[in-house]
Amino acid sequence: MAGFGVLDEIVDTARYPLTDPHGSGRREAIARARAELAEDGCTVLREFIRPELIETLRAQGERIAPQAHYQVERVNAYNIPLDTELPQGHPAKIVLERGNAFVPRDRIPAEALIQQLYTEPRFQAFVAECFGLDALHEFADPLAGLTLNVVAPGMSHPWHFDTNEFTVSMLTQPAETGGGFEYCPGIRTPEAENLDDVHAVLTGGGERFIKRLELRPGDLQLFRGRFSLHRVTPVSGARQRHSAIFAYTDRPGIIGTVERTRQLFGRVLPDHFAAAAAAVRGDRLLD
Ligand SMILES: O=C(O)CCC(=O)C(=O)O
Ligand SMILES: [Fe+2]
Repeated sequence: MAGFGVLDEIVDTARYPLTDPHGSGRREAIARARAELAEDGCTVLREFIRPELIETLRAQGERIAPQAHYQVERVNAYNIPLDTELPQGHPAKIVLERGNAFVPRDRIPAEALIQQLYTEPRFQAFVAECFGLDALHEFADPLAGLTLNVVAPGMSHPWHFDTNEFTVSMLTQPAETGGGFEYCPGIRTPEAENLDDVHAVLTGGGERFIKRLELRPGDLQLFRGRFSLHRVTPVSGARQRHSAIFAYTDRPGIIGTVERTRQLFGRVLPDHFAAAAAAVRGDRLLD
């Protein structure tokens, strides 16, 4: 499935004519996504993947899921250290258990639908336009650029804000029960943390802020997770919940820190050490 036709073969181009750069269908899809992102911080492009590939999408995820790094971690919604000095009652003092696990990019085969889509230039350009950006770049991180998020029965992905301003994801396998996506649109802004509202959600009294999304395999979700507190509710039943997370950045060459990489994936690659050393030296020249 390599080569020119990838996009046509994977994406339901009858609904989303991405291969026609100046067509009205593409323009309308972008306008709709932009309007919903502006309104709600979130948009779902339903049935983005061709229906006949939904089972392949699911099965490919299931095959790699055992390669996820499992490590239940004690975190807070801001992903800042738990011993950070903070005033009493600050929502970052509320400790949550992060029970999801990630399959890293280097364990996702090149032929997997999610890997093909993630790297497809016209897909990237389309997503960038939906977010109102000139361009998006693959996160240069060899592990975190593309991941499969695995939430096993009994686990959840608790309330958090993303570090990234734009998040692109796709459910590949739903849970049998639970595993719902909940979010609080724009509960914080670049100007205001709104700590009381966040605190209310984290302690169960924030129903008025919460929206729920019914996601189906093959739907493409675009989301501003940096401003909208969100979670995946506890999964139960026999099946794991799987979702692909496509990480893009607005500048090229960005890579995760050594510490965070070890936490998320249980290992660190030479690229992470090289980037950390280059940041200290201020250049990328050899010693
Ligand atoms: O798996 C999902 O649907 C959400 C994942 C998420 O919020 C994240 O990876 O930051
Ligand atoms: Fe997130």
